[in-house]
Amino acid sequence: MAARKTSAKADSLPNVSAEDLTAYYRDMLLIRRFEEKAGQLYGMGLIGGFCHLYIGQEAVVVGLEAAAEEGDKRITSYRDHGHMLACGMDPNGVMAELTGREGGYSKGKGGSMHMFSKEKHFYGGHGIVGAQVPLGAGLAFADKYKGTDRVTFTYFGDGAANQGQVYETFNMAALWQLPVIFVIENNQYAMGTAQRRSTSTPDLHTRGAAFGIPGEAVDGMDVLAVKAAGDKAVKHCRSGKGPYILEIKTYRYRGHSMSDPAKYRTREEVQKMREERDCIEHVREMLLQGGHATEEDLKSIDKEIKAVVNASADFARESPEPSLEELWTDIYAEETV
Ligand SMILES: Cc1ncc(C[n+]2csc(CCOP(=O)(O)OP(=O)(O)O)c2C)c(N)n1
Ligand SMILES: [Mg+2]
Repeated sequence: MAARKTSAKADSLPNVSAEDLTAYYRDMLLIRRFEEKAGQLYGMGLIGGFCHLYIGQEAVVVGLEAAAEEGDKRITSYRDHGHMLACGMDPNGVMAELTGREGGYSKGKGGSMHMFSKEKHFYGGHGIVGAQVPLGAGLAFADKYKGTDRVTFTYFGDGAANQGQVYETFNMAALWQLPVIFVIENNQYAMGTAQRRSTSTPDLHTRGAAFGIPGEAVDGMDVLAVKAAGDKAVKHCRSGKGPYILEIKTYRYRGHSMSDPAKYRTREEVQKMREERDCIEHVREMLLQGGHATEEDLKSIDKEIKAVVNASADFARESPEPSLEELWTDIYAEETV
């Protein structure tokens, strides 16, 4: 970045420094470019099986990671690459896992939906809709039991929000005052089903009312709004007041997965969101209009990000497939004393 980033206009930004805003821009762009590359590798047959891209939703995870502290935990569904990158997992390891290679986070045996990092407190990657919700409460229970002040971000979709296990979890989380933030990423669709076709009331953030869990709706295309809501939720949970619900209204630009005929919405609807509400473009404009970055600065960030993403694709291609012996490892958990 040029020296202009701390210019006199810096106070024109709402509650954020130019440095932080630039960091959010960079983090969102990394996810977008990484996902575009994953889409390309999928098209080339280098990634097999399921692959659910996060393009469009980047502000959700970047805003919430900005509200998290070291040791906080996160768990999510199958639409998980963005969450991994945002919490600092290595793009090389993620891309190698997508391509089923030895250098991947699960040694190439898990694929897109099954990656974990104990170091970064990332607990998956879950293919069964809603299954991560009780697991997230369990992670929060462990922290409460051990007396730490860590919180767990438990992400799930608008479709998953209609599942029974979510409400059993809400009950337990409220009863035991667990430090868990339930993040509903409302991208308006569950596979090909629009929310209005599946959901009796549109306000998912009120779904905790019967259990006494506070909740709020957040504009998920605005990373600063997400960060502010995240700060509030984290403060609530960390101070021992129990769970909190954030319904973050977002949008996915690509299909549900790579094999989605996309007949349930119009091209115009997607195009309109891209043109009018894009989360990266929004930050880009704030940086440029406030004089916190030049076109050149942003171009050089884009170049850096592309280099990181290309390097991850090279790493993935060069990494060998797992050996046959790996078929017999990581099946049972090691006994712990
Ligand atoms: C228990 C279960 N039922 C059905 C499926 C098939 N399925 C996969 S994703 C999905 C839609 C979930 O939508 P949502 O929770 O809104 O998340 P999004 O894909 O939009 O991120 C369904 C029905 C599944 N994986 N698990
Ligand atoms: Mg959805």
